[in-house]
Amino acid sequence: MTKWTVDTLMEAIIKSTEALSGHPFKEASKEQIYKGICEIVKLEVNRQWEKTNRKYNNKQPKQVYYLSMEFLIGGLLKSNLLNQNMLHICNEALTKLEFSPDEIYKQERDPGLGNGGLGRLAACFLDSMASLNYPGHGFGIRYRYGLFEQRLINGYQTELPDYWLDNPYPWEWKKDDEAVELEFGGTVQMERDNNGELVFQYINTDKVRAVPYDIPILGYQNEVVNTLRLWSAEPISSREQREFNQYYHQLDHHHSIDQISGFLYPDDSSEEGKLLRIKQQYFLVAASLKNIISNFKSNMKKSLKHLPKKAVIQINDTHPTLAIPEMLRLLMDEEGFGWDDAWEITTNIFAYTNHTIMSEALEKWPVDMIRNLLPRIYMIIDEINERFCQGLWFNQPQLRDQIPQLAVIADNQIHMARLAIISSFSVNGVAKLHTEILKTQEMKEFNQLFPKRFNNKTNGITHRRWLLMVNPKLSELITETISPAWILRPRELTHLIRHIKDQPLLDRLNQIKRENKIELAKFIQQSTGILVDDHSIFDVQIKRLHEYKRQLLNIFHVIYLYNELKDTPSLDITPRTFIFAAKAAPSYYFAKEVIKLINTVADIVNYDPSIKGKLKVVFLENYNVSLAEKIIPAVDLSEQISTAGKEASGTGNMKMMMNGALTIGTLDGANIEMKDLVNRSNIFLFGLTADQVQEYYHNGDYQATEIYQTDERLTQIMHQIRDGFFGQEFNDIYYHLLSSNDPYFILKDFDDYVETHQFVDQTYRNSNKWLSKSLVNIAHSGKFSSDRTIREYATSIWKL
Ligand code: 4GP
Repeated sequence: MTKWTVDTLMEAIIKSTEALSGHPFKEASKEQIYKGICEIVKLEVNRQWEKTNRKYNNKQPKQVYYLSMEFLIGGLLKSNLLNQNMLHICNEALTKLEFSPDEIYKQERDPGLGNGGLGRLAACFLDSMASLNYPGHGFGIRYRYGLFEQRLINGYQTELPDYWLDNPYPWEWKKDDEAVELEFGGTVQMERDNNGELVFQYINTDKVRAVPYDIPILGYQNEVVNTLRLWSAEPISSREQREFNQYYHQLDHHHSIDQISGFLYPDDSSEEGKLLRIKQQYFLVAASLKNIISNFKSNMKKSLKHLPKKAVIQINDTHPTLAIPEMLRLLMDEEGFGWDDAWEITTNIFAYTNHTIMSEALEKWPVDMIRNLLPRIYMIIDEINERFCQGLWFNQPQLRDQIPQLAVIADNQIHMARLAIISSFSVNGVAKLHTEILKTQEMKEFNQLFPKRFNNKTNGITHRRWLLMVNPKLSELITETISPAWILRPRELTHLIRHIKDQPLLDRLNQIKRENKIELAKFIQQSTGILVDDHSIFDVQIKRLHEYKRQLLNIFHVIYLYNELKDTPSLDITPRTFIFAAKAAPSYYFAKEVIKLINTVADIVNYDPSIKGKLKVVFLENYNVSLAEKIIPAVDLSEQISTAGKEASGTGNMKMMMNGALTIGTLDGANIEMKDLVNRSNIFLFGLTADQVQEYYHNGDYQATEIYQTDERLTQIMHQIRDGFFGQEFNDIYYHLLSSNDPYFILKDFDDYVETHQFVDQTYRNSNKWLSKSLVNIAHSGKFSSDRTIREYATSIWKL
């Protein structure tokens, strides 16, 4: 229930906007109205936030802390309104005030505090934890610059800084009084105390203040407000420090502090970036652990031995792994525990999630860097490594030969995943296949050593944002058809199956998709000038640009269709609109070439009158959460075409399925679980399986050149891109594919992909057939609500 009516909210919006802007409402800008509404919501939220915190303080439940270098939370006004049960009322109030609600919500800027899947997953998890009434909070970094803003200039990706804080961010509360002090660098001095115990003193360190900014995380209409705490680095202001430091050293030091929460890394491939990235990671974990420990102490008044009963820390990929040695450091050097007790506590607190097996993403840090920047942390990692290797040597003689492949420190590098695995009580993958690959290939020996540790938690997405909020028409239709119970229990979507032959329902489903497509078509025209046919199949691939995700295979298919149409202009194909959106890491040359190729092909295909508008290619720039929200309700066909075994899970696949798209995909990541639910007949599968891919890697009997030479379609496409048929030569793509022997099997999977697309085309012609498949997909998408995922974490890992 909400206390608001349309009229009272209208009045409040007017008052709040006038108070903030100092203008009469009539003269207020959309941005001022947006801020006015934020203030109203914040007042409500504040009260519930205090109440939730009081409840946690009184009841002392076990708390989950989700440590992540990335949180892609997206816009908050609309979702906060939804969670406060105010969205409908606000929409009406704004309409009565003669504003389009979306024009107002659009004023909000996405905090781009993440790169992709892993960061968005963290945001969905926070949403589910609050909505399910779990005491779970996020810790991250308040980067002043988020992931770059992508602009296409002449078809090339250019990166602009994303200064998302140019206007004060309405959803953060600075908590100066909870700032903590951290130390970097310096040296460690060992002394014996009066009892003969070793004491470690840190000398000449650089000190940094970590200042928290809290963002409220609202549960869905349950008055629970959890916290996402983002740390910002500031110089410490104590006189002592000022006097201690020389002036110039101080200037330098301040500059380097500024950088710590300066910007989010788009990748860590540059050498000079590494040191800063480690600083950021340590900054995040050291500040967060101080916070966690001081919470425990002030609330529990018990020995930290009991910490694992009251706190669990999930580390989102290896990025926050330094939390492990940091916890040991705090327990030993500051709390007086010996190694064994500190180890026992630590290894009962941490749980680690792996999100990728791509080797470039498995973090390794040069020993020297860690030793110089974090000398005491290095000593502790060294000790963990020593004890682990000794254990292997004496207790696992069969693994003696493999110690270099298992050791935390090897080849002068610190292997963060190994550190995370041996020091956590749980290691999970994010989809069944991915976990299987971790257990049987990538982390096989570790799984043999710690068989109980490895487990699967298939990803999920919050159905509140990704269906209820972004697709109100479809949500209403579902509610009318099966009751609103699905909103709290998304598995109830399966009741839709009963309506599979319900013609009026299918017609409305069709109508809603059309309307969503018309909306998107308008947006496409406004933002790119390209006119697309809203009767065409909206065929969509939106995700980061990476070779393994195979946007290149997709554009090869477009080129193939174009060639066919040029040969036979009367060819009977269903018109298609291919929609891409993707950012490439700034230093990832190949990925950027693919973006340019897509745009180059688009320039020819979109304006060739001879193909009569049957194909359109659109690349929407600056992919982020709000752009995804616009696209997803309008998708007919979702492209999930990674090389099998490479995509850990995928979550875009789930969002599109939930909005009624059919998937064309490989047997990879969560696609497999989607297939298990909807059955092979309701998903378009193609390509090599993960086992076959593995087999080729082992046997080495794949010959890319042979395929390129024997498949005439591919010969033609490859020559076209090499020779500049579309107006520019893409030699690098051509030579890279051949000289590296097509490591992602684009050429190999091409034939099956094309054939499967032909089947898509035929299926789409039978509208009812398509619509009932679409309904089946929606019906089974409830499994992919992050509520399910979070319940699994809560019961089997966190033991809440
Ligand atoms: C992504 C994976 O690539 C994606 O398959 C998965 O769905 C997502 O994590 C969430 O688990 N990985 C990353 C990354 O975003 O930075 O490694």
